Amino acid sequence: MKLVVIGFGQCGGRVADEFARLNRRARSYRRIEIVTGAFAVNTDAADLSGLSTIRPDYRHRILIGGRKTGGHGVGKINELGAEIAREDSDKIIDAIRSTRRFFESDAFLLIAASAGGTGSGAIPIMTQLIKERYGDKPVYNIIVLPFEHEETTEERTIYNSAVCLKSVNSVADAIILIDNQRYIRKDSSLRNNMAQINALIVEPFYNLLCAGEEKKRKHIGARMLDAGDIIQTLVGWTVIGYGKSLLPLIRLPFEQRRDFRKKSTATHKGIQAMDGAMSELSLKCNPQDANRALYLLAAPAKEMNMDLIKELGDYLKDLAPKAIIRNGDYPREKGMLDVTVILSELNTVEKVRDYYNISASLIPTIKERQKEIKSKLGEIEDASKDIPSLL
Ligand SMILES: Nc1nc2c(ncn2[C@@H]2O[C@H](COP(=O)(O)OP(=O)(O)OP(=O)(O)O)[C@@H](O)[C@H]2O)c(=O)[nH]1
Ligand SMILES: [Mg+2]
Repeated sequence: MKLVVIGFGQCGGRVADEFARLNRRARSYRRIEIVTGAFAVNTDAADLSGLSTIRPDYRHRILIGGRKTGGHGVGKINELGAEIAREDSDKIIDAIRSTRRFFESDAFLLIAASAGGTGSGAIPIMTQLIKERYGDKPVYNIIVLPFEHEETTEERTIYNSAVCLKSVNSVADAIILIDNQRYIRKDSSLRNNMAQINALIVEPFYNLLCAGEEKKRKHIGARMLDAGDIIQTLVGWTVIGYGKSLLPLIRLPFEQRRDFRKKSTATHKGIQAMDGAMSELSLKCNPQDANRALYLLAAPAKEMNMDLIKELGDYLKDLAPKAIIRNGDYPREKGMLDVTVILSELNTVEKVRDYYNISASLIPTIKERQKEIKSKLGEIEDASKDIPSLL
């Protein structure tokens, strides 16, 4: 599957940059293209310069709202982010049109954090505009949710998230939710290492996007997972997970592969990888709420067989009994067996519901505060009315 990837704000831009790196990896190790164009859009010039793989020209790193913000961001005011995106949308659309192999792209992927100003404000507006203009291609969103400590220290974090999520939900074909907090659970040193978190966020997409683009027979599975399967799966609220288990690299000649014990080891490894994927989902959710699901098994060709694939399918069916499940196998990896899982069309997501509930109670406070700021500004102006001005 080939994507046009556009990141908004600091977080969105960096994750899009990571997708550009993923494409570079696919190109050099697999001779495959999975990203036809990667763009970063921001009100903050410094953030744009900090990227490394997205091409550095102004058509790929797009500064918006320069006049309004002086290139310094919108300071978490997502209404302003939305307004600026709307005003400068032509700039963004023009850039997308210049994508070299635009017509080969299967879908758009727009990325932003929900808690900031620029990204969370711009992503619903641009999703809507791109959908209107390119009705034949699905538009997907990745929305990165804030860390716990951000939620507890700043109300605006929750409010912005609720507003962003509600808005994208009415325009995007699917919204892949990524909870930042999930990535520091195991390794708290990651808190300070966004680059590592971003690499973990995009990793599950590598095999998923590559599998359908393979041209060589030896890398095409018995059941190839292509763009069509992914498009059929992605609807509404979505989470993604990835798990792996290592295989012995060398087999001794007297080891019999057809030995039933070996076979049960392979199954065991497969289940272990799927367990990993399910426990590392990008956001905690209940798999029973999923109406669609997909899994992709990647392993050395010799390690894969229909039994293993079926076993994994049965296992996922138990976990997500309501879901229509699609699957594929991808004979690629060496010394490793990995499973990518998508749960989609989730009926309900607790975290999103919580954001909505908490924000509803915050709205009066936030409105009050905005009024206060306005009246304070008014007071200062009033106080200065008798002072002469040099202008
Ligand atoms: N995973 C990840 N999260 C990030 C990254 N940078 C920022 N965040 C998160 O994104 C949220 C803040 O959004 P930003 O993207 O910084 O905000 P912005 O869209 O640039 O908006 P303004 O700076 O307010 O104009 C917070 O929850 C951060 O924890 C990143 O590189 N990776
Ligand atoms: Mg910013």
